[in-house]
Amino acid sequence: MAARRGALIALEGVDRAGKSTQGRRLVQALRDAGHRADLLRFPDRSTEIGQLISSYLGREKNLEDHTIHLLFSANRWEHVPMMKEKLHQGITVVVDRYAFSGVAFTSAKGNFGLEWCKQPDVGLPKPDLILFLQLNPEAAAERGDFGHERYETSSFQEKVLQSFYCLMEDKSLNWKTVDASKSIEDLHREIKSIAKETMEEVQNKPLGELWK
Ligand code: ADP
Ligand code: FDM
Ligand code: MG
Repeated sequence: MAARRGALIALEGVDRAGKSTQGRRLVQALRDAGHRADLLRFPDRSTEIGQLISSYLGREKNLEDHTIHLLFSANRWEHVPMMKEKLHQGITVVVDRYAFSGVAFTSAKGNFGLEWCKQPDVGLPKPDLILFLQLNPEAAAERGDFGHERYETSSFQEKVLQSFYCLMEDKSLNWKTVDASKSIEDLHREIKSIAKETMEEVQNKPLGELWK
């Protein structure tokens, strides 16, 4: 019998919902419990493609809208061999944003259809679980003002949220919405429990391909 594989768990949600906080906490808790787990974040700004993306987000560089969409996708694809290797070695991979952010942010620009936006990410490792951290805009605002990066305005974020809701209608994906207004600790406990259940469920199942 093949060795047990790790689970691919994606964290998505609005700005300041707590994705990065919960991603770090989850990986630490899984490791403390004796599991092998790693955290990745997209965009990964450390690669050459990631540096281009970072200067686009920081408004140092302007890039055409299709171009930046494809770069975000390329930034995921460049990690795929490593992700597959980890998953097949039994390491659970937690991703802080994934292709769903890619589609939601570009399609929020208005002149992009959801189908076009999804195409470059078709065939990526399919998450076994997508945790959507839901938080209303008022509660998010209380967590601090927007920074100066591109996309950090409430009108744009509202459109992003609507695109996320469209993506969640796809029942071939395992979306789970969690209430991100809870305390960091309560939310962490809930997320850890859902993650552990998923890891059990998928350990003997093949890894899927996204949107295929
Ligand atoms: P995201 O990665 O989704 O943008 P972060 O994890 O960076 O969000 O959190 C944004 C801010 O909100 C940080 O200052 C963090 O400490 C705070 N925060 C995160 N989760 C909670 C929570 N459940 N309750 C209150 N504040 C939170
Ligand atoms: N973003 C992120 C995209 O527009 N497309 C993508 O594919 C991904 C992964 O980049 F505004 C946007 C979402 C957010 C920014 O911010 C990244 P963080 O704080 O590094 O998550
Ligand atoms: Mg974050």
